[in-house]
Amino acid sequence: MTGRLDGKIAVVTGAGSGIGRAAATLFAREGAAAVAVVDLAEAAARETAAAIEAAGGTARAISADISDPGQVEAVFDAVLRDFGTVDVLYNNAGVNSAGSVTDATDDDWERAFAVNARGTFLCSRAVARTMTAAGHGSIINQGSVAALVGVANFASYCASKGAVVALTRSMAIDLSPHGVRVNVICPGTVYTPLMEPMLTARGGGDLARGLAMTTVKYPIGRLGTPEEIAAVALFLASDDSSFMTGSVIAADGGMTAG
Ligand code: 1HS
Repeated sequence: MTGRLDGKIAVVTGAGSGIGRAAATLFAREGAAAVAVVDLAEAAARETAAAIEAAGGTARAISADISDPGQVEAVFDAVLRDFGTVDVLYNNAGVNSAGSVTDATDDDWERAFAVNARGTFLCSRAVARTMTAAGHGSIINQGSVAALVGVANFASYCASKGAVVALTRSMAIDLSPHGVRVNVICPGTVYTPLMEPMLTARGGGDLARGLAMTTVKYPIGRLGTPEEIAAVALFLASDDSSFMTGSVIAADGGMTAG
């Protein structure tokens, strides 16, 4: 079988659930030689890795907090020791952070920036030298529609994802001359475990109501699925997107079209 990632070594953060799990398993199905499944939740990372191995792929589960520089260093030391290189990095891990500018706390702001912005920076920095030395690589960042339009009661999150988009463009300029492409996906809301508290809060404690209030913002008439975002990540990871770097790709059912 020929796959679009044949022989590649991929690292996916936040790969214990949702979009990250869908991407890690898709990358393996598309021929990745190994997928490092990184997640704060060790059991979840192990589940994703086990699913990949059960399907005949090679995976390594690594538990780490990507906002912590020491832990990020340990992750990539382990990946390089075990697999020798990194060809694809999907900076998928992220946290939600509710609250408007008037009620978000210092902690809300710090957490959003620690994971979404600093985590993306730390993981990218950790692979940049390996990728530039190899002369190739693809870094895919997880942005959000919240980086493209304002979202009510989501101030810290919007700002942190705006930072991810700006970081993507900056890294693309620095790394593309060395063969490393950097792009960012801006998904609309995807129904994952990460989203349930936010949807429930929006619905005044009623998840179904919050879901309906959110779905109405999407011209396509529904929220996204993890697999639909993983498919975009695969495209950006593969040579199919060989002329794309610094691109900001909305995958949002038309949410930002209007
Ligand atoms: C959390 C994810 O990045 C989406 S931000 C919320 C956008 S919306 O669906 O509430 O309009």
